[in-house]
Amino acid sequence: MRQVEVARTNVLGAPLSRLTEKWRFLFVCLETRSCCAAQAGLRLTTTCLSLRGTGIADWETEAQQLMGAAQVHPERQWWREDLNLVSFPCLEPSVAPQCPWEAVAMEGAQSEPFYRVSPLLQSWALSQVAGTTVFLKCENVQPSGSFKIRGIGHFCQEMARKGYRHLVCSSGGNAGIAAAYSARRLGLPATIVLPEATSQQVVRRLQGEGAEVLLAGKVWDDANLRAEELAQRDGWVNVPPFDHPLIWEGNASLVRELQASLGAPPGAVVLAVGGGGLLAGVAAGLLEVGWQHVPIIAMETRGAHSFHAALEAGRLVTLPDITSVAKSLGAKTVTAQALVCARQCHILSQVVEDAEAVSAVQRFLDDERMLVEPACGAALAAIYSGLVGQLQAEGRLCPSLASIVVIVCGGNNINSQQLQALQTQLGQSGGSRAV
Ligand code: PLV
Repeated sequence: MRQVEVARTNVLGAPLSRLTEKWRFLFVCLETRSCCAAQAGLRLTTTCLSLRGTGIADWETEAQQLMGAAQVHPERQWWREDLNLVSFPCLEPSVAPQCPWEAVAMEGAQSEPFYRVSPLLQSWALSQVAGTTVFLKCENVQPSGSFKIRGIGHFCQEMARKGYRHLVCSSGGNAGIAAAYSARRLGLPATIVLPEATSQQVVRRLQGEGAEVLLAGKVWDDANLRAEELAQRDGWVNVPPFDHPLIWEGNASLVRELQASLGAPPGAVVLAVGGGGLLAGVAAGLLEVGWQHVPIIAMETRGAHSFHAALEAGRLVTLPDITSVAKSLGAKTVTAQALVCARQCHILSQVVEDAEAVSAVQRFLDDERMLVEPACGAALAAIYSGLVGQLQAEGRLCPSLASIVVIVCGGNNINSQQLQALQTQLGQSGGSRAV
């Protein structure tokens, strides 16, 4: 066997990019069809085998010798779990996803959750504003940049176990990134459907995860129709961003972490509501740990206030359009489960203006040096706009709260330029706030 330089072609790039980092690969580089992992951006140890001018039969013999007691699959792939070594001949990407080593990699990927236990940080600045201790549950540091990986990761793992072979997810951005990340970890292909105005930054991130990106319609509801159509295909499954019990079950993990860190229940939990998956998960978690008496302050922006409208009407309401800049909160109709939660838990639904959400984003950046998107700004505005104090003054919230937990849901739909553009659009002066 000769070691050869990894070639700069990408014959196997697509399927490889979806493998876990556990595996080392043994490659065969045939004269005309060399292959590599480097281009797929993988941090993998690769062993290359050059068989210039020889046929597949020779390769098989040589690889077999090297692999020794490997498990062999009839389609000529070998793997040795003890060495974390997988070998295969050159295959076209269309053939590769059915390789047995993906099944092996998937096994490992399926057993552990994809989310991280996120930090719970006490915020001096927000505590000053609120007049009580404010804890930040920092979901912005999740591997997908938002809390979405909790529910979506759980859902995707379950679907992979059930044998689905392709994930499709409609999203305002963050659910899609969570689904694409999960797909990569599971060794499955993913198609993410987003509204047409989605930023290039999000599209690039999704492509970087190896997902196919489709743009459809003006708002998430339009993209969702397209995703539901695609999910009819054989072996495909729709990953709902917020409306499924598995999503709520995954999101509930957040409350178990709060219980482990805080011990005693907080005085209130503040969160943002889009389609209501985070709300449903937190409500389920509170019930699970016996904290259902803890008030949930459910924040929305005007123009994406489908939960508030539903509570007022006493039934689900479909908003005519999403006019808020917080596009990640932009589901025209909230999940029916949100109304169930409103009966099970103590929920205070509040609506802020876009300007308040965006100014909360800027203040949070200045105070905590973390940049989050307006969807998360809606939650932070509960503190910065003095809503908590107002609810206390109105007697709707206890005047002496033990602490407040703000779920910093995060989000990828933001960068410094986008923040400036939002501020200009809303007539704000940008980062020029007096210090
Ligand atoms: N965003 C979904 C739905 O968009 C998505 O596709 O990404 N905070 C952030 C940063 C979010 O991305 C979302 C949802 C929420 C809050 C609200 O969560 P939900 O939908 O579970 O209430 C249309």
